[in-house]
Amino acid sequence: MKIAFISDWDQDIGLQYLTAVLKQGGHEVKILADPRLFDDLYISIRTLHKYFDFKNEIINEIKSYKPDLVGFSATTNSYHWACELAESIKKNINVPIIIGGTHSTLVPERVIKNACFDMVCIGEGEYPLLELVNSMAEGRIDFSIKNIWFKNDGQIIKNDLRQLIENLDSLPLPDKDVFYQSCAYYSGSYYAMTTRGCPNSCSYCGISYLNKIYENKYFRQRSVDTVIHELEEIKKDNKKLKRIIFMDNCFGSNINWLKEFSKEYSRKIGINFICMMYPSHITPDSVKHLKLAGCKSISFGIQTWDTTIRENLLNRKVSNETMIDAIELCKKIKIETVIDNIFAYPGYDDEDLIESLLTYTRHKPTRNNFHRLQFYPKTVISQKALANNWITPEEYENILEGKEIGALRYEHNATTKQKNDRKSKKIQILFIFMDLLPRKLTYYIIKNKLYRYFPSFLNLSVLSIFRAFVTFNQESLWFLSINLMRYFHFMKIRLMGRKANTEI
Ligand code: B12
Ligand code: SF4
Repeated sequence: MKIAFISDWDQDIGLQYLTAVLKQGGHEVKILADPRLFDDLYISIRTLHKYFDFKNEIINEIKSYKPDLVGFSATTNSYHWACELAESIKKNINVPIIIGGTHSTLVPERVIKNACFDMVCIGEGEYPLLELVNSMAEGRIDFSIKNIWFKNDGQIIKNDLRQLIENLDSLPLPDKDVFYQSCAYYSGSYYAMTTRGCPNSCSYCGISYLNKIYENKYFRQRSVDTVIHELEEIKKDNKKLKRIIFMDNCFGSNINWLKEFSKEYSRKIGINFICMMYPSHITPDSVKHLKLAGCKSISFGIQTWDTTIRENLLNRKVSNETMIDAIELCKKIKIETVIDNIFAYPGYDDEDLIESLLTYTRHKPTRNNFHRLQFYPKTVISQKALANNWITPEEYENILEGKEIGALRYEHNATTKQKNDRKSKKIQILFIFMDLLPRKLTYYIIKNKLYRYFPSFLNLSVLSIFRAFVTFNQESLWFLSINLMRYFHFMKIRLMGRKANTEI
């Protein structure tokens, strides 16, 4: 059977596992990655996107590949994109379409109602998909496959959730061949995951819902041996490899695992790496082993310095002292720190943001990221937001449909909102640049509210990109390499044709 997968992320690890299992089962696969130029997380310019849109190209590729099944992978943020593209495919080609990924797992009852999807995969997709494709190869569709919901003769068939894959080592290694075929430009950075899920349950996070439906068994860890084996294979095949990015939600949460990993990694791999951690796992012991292994940068969430909001609203049980220690420990051992912050909580104002800035003048990370609080489907915080009228039922309805990811409004009054937004934006500009400025200067700007004179028309994404250009740290090099190479590669294809890029 021939299966074509479509994703808006070129190194989609979930799809790499699916294609590995399908190939093992004797099937043929193809990945079509939509680069979404000028329509991504950082840059959204509609007119340019129209010119650099690759959707027609994807449809043509599907027409010539003639797959037996098309698979989409989507988060809530990319669900709308998936629907648009799936609709166009349905108009042009008679092929069944299945969708999986976070959004389908969270709200399958909505996704299955969408006319462009024939099947929806909930949770892990490896073996359900293999069973589906095997049954299709036999000339019938098995409508009883656990984890897959079907449409048949106007009826919706909702099958149960199956057991999780307990031993992640039993899976084949993620399939990199298909990705290197479709995104050779990307080979300097390799993405890997040593775990699935997360041991924590923050109230705003989709993973918490998975922890709930899987009764806290969703978090699983691969053995050091299989992770090292995967990386040895990739190191052997990929001479351009410069860095490894561990996409685990909470890398190294098990200190014994980390110790063993560190020993093996430094001996057999020795390539710089970046990872994401939870602040309370950043301890003198863990940073020592991370450093030894070659860790150059750790991203972690502080989200807010307000203890009440953090503990009660966000369900993050970690103290300010622990978070400060985490920054200082990394600094001492020369590992970069990239901090995630969330703002726009109910009852939270710009003064709180200023307080955060002041804390960062004392404990300066390498880089600060900030996001508005977002209400994802089925999270605890979304239920609270609905109950407290922080979002309206209509807004939540849009979120469930992936149409609008609800950010909390500052005020209901639009004028006040605009005024507040302008002020916050100026503070955010300072957030972007403050770690480049001397500590005393930042302190002076904050104390004298000089940020009021910053131009609010500046685009924050463009500023972040500019910032990455002027700071040559591990994180900015990664950010630039993935984004610039993607733009360069696909713009060249659009302007000069596919042949121009075959050698990259
Ligand atoms: C790597 C990652 C990214 C990468 C790649 C995203 C991707 N598409 O893979 C990048 C950096 C691009 C990214 C960006 C974002 N991400 Co992200 N990301 C992750 C992370 C950490 C790991 C994903 C992963 O590879 N998991 C491992 C694989 C094995 O699991 P999987 O992807 O779920 O795939 C399995 C099943 O879902 C299923 N499946 C998946 N696709 C398909 C398709 C078919 C056809 C079938 C049958 C089955 C199937 O089978 C797979 C194998 O079992 C997850 C957290 C997590 N899941 O642990 C967050 C997560 C997916 N991201 C999230 C968010 C919010 C974002 C951003 C909005 C962040 C931001 N503000 O910038 C953006 C949105 C990007 C977009 N356009 O949608 C949320 C999504 C919440 C939601 N409701 O959708 C998650 C769950 C994290 C969280 N804390 O809540 N992310
Ligand atoms: S630590 Fe990160 S991945 Fe884990 S529950 Fe919290 S936000 Fe989600």
